[in-house]
Amino acid sequence: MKAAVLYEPNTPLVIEDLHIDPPKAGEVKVKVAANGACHSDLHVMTGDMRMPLPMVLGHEGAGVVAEVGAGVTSVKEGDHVVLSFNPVCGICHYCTQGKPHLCETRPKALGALLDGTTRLRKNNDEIFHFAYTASFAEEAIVHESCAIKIREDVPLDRACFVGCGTMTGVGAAVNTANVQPGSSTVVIGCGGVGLNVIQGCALAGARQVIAVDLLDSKLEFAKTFGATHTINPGQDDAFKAVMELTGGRGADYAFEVISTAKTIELAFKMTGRGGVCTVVGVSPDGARISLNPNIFCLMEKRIQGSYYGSTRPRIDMPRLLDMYMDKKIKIDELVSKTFALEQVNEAYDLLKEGSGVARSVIKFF
Ligand code: COD
Ligand code: ZN
Ligand code: ZN
Repeated sequence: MKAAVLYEPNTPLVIEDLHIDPPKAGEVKVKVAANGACHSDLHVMTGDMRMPLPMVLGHEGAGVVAEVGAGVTSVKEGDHVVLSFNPVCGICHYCTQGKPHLCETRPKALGALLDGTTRLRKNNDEIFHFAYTASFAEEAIVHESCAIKIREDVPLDRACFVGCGTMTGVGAAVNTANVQPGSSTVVIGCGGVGLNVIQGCALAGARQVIAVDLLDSKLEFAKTFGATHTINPGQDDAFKAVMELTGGRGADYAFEVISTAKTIELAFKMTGRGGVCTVVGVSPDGARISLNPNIFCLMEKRIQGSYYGSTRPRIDMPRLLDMYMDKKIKIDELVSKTFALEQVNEAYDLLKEGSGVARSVIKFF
């Protein structure tokens, strides 16, 4: 089957035929229908996020179950699934607490599936799986907990976004930060994930949703997703503008959706008394932030992370797709362009230029 492989950071992905093993016990083989081009794959391509190579990238996928391994009960051949990049064991400390996105099985298997081995080979050489999904490929083997059964009337080239951008963004606002109706919010970074944080804030009933991005084109899209105000920090002092818009208080909820130390510090500065700053991005290795520690006590401000929108995949993903079908959340509006697998590098050129809306989709069938 054909897949997009990264051999070295800062080189194009290579489209080539790979051998894929059958699913082992507890695993599912998925015929990938579509996969979004998310910025996290780009972090691996540039070397900002270090991964074992060669690796098949892609982690925002949806498709149809082609084969199930022994013991799989939650899906069967022919089922439509969204791929979750977060395997869940169901019995660890965090799964038991209802926080499966923090499941302890995850860190043991970087670049491999849960048993520590891979299912992908070129000749006899091992190829690693990005994010337990490796879905820039015609077929993917995933752990059963990563194959989330969905309704069949959702187009798979839209459902795929729930596998990352929509879940990560809407979940950061609704699950992690638990934005309250009537509150003020600011979102720094209006890309594929940031626009979804914006629509999550709007959905939660925030009175103000202030979008911050260096590109005016992104700020225009932000309005479509529910931003009430926009600020371009290339033209205006973003901190001053947020303070003015919030009556000198700062925002009740601030979100950083870019992943640089400077924008995390800015998001915390924009957070008001008693407010909470949520960091959605993963910064390059070695990055450090500098904060005034007295602010924690004196202003009772908080800073927290959000991983995968604190998702409980089997609850949240089908629900987001119900909301999409009921026109309560936007997915179509995220998509700039559709590419074939052979054009995956073009999709990433578009993301780097920032000239698209937010996401391109790679369509397999
Ligand atoms: N000030 C304001 N806006 C800026 C600045 C700046 N200094 N720098 C860049 N921007 C804007 C860009 O114009 C762009 O609109 C936006 O920031 C970034 O958007 P995208 O589309 O390039 O990136 P996303 O939305 O696909 O991804 C953002 C993440 C923060 C999620 C990503 O970079 C990341 O850190 N991923 C790892 C975190 C993770 O694991 N997430 C779950 C899987 S993705
Ligand atoms: Zn992603
Ligand atoms: Zn677990």
